[in-house]
Amino acid sequence: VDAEKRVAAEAAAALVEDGMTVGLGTGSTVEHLLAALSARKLRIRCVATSMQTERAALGLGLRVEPFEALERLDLAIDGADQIAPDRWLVKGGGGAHTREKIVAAAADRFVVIASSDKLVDELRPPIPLELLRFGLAATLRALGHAGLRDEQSPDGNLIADYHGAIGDPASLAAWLSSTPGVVEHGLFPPVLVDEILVGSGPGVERR
Ligand code: A5P
Repeated sequence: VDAEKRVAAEAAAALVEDGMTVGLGTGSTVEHLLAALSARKLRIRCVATSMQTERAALGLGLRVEPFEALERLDLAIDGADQIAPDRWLVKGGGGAHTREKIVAAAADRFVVIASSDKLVDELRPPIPLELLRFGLAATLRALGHAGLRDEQSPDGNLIADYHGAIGDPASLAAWLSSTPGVVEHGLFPPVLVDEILVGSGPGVERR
């Protein structure tokens, strides 16, 4: 699995060009990406979706900037927890899905990198959630099937998992988005996803 993550990450690093602004995701697959990007010694400006990524990127000599002044990114690269055949994704295993979605949406091109075990026939629970602390008990009651993790988001909010049925991902995504107190959920729609690079044995499958 780790070798598949590495080859997918290296294929994504090869898409990065000198002068680009690049969004860096979060997770063990992205750690391989950071190493591959650092080795290429490009002049790029990066934004990080978590402290973990920011620390690792800075440690490898990559230039990381706050994501407050940049209006758009050339490219964003990130892992995923589940990848469905219709390109719906579940993300947020690392609790960073709100930042990850903002970064993916701001990028001209969003590339997903994963090992082949992330491919699923259909999405299954849990769906990660970022929740505001204010009104937490009421938000959890409205959600019905959600459990808190002992984990905070990079922006200090709470991370929970929705364990109810998924059914149609678009309908569930719309309902979660419309629930007050839910900052963001980990369902990423196909419209966000430009390319999926999946490690497959020693090679990479491009979708
Ligand atoms: C982080 O919040 C997640 O969205 C990750 O992208 C996801 O959990 C993939 O992680 P790995 O690369 O460690 O499998």
